[in-house]
Amino acid sequence: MKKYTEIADINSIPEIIKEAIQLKSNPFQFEALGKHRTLVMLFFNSSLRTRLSTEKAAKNLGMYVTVLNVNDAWNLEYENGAIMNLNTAEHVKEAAQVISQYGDIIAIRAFPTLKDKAKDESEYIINSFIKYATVPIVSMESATAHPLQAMADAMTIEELKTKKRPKVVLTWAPHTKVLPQAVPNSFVKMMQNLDVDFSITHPKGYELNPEITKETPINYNQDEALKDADFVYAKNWCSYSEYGQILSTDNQWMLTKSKLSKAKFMHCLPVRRNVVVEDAVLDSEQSVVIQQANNRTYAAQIVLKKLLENL
Ligand code: SN0
Repeated sequence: MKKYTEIADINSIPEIIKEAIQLKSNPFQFEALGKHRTLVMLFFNSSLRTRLSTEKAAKNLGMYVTVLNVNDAWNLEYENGAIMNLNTAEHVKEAAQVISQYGDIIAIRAFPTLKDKAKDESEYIINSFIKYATVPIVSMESATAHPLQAMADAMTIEELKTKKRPKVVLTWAPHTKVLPQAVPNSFVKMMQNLDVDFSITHPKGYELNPEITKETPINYNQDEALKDADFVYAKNWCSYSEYGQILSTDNQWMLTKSKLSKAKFMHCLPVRRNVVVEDAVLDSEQSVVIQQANNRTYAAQIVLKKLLENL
């Protein structure tokens, strides 16, 4: 693997998920692999799980880790030929090459603006680093994708499924803030590659990018969609067609214990209690969100392992 910024960077998804689960049972078996190698993590946005689990993953492989909150550094310029007489102090061309000398792998978190669709879809931050860095790049959630989360999600389903082809439903849930489509986008792509009965439910107007959802069934009736589900993944996202808009805050879409029925509950966290999902779900045995978060370490670890092996 040369980089991990999208699901498509993986050769064989079922294979890598099995390897990640295997790593989890013996996390220190490759601790010599990362010796004298450094992971640099660049954060443009907040993080709890991603920062701690990715650092843990790197350390399990024997790596050093350096973290930079980029907002504490210089304001970066991305535009080619820009006359930098305003508030950007350093061009990403220099920054990416310089950081590549300090780290053997660079991991980046850069959320979308959710205002300018074309700019967000250009993935200009992560793509500039892919272009100008001389070391592999890992996405820790970009404008349109969160592939490490999706890998942890797939691991969790693989570990917990009780039938060969479980029914998995991604349901939109209400939220008071404008949130990205990155998590659902990557979850959809991951599910399309697994042997699962997968569908999406959301109110009209919340269709994700049709180039991502493709043939995946969409049901606008949540009750119908959730029937007999084995796994229910709840997540809020803002409208894609009316980009960055909140079209509904209808709390009828909040996930409740009765809607969940016998299914396992999944969410990437952080989650707004009693807005996205009610307490009774999160506090029940059916919630697997803590296990999902644990799997973030081994998802990151298998990705770092593949990249280290290719250095
Ligand atoms: C982010 C998102 O993409 O939805 C990160 C998820 C891993 N979530 C949020 O920004 C939630 C913020 C909030 O205020 O609830």
